[in-house]
Amino acid sequence: MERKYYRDTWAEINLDAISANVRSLRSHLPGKTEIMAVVKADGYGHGAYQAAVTALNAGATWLGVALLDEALELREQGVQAPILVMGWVRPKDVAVAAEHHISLTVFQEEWLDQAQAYLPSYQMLFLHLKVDTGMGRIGVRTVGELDGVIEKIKSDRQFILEGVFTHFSTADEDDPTYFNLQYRTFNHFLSQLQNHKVNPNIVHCGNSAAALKHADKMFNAVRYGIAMYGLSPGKDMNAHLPFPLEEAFSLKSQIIHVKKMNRGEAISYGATYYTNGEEWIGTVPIGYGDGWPRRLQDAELLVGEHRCPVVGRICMDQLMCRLPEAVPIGTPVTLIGSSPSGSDGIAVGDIAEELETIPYEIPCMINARVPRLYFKNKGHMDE
Ligand code: PMH
Repeated sequence: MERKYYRDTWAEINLDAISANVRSLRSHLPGKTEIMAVVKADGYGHGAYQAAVTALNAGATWLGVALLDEALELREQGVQAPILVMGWVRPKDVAVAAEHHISLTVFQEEWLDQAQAYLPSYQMLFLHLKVDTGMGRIGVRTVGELDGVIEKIKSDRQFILEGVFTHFSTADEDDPTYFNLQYRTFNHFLSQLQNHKVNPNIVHCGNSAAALKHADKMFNAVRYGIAMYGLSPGKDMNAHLPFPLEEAFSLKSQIIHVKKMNRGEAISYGATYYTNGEEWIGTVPIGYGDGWPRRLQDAELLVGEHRCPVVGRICMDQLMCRLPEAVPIGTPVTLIGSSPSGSDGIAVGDIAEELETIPYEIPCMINARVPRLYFKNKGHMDE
């Protein structure tokens, strides 16, 4: 059921774009390589449930999240696909994970000791061993640590080692040196698993960048995040994408007030902007309370087909822009995405550049006060 909204600012999520990006990767990868759709942080701000269902329908077989809460929310919404929590989960919460068939990430021997105590005797716990091959975040870093974890897993028949994985820190960069080092280290750890005679079903190392660049090196699964949403994993990759990516996220609003101001009149907090002459000023109902930060004061918006500068400080719920002429209330405003005619547009990457950050951060920063509306086959659909 679609929830009704009473505001004029919303994000449009093009599910067909997500679907196309998954299908493109599917045909780019060897047939045996599965796709884990990474839908943490509410599907990178696109909506975890909708992104998950769309990706699964397009050929993904696994879902990846960061938190147990995120996995449980998907289960509550009826998602039955395998889900891996890629972050650390408290040992005392393993029974909840087991009950909902949610796979967890393991890399600490003492974690397994504690988990044992919390796992009811009738439940199995599915685990993916995380190897830190150079990201320096979580994972076993030495063969000794790996041995300890593996011995502990082997000693308890309730622990099932389902997968093993690592994460690259520079896969999107042109220089392959560090990627190659991590890849070699991962292989070294995999051979150590052979020595223990354990063969996890799923071996995965690649994020979007690695999957796009090294499709043939991805063992039997990849974790597909940013590119699934149509965004490039990094600047170095833009010219080398093996297939075009379709951006799924747009941010839309409407003009809610228009006025003619005289020369020398001030706009917004701090009275930092004074009109240079007679100016048409429009008010747009979005602000930093929606996750549109004050630092975006220099980013332009599209009002109808016109590029308009923001004038004065961005407020919590509203911002003002200078219009080329009087426009009607309700005129469409595009903050991210294509203008109504499609002849102009503002990409997620443009906003990222303005904020000196990466595209990943942009849809994530638009917070839950901004409703997500889903579109498929050009039509609007229920949530
Ligand atoms: N696997 C893990 C363990 C991750 O942390 C991420 C993204 C992905 C896969 C997907 O990567 P991609 O979006 O580049 O395809 N994690 C993060 C992060 O922690 N900060 O930015 C992206």
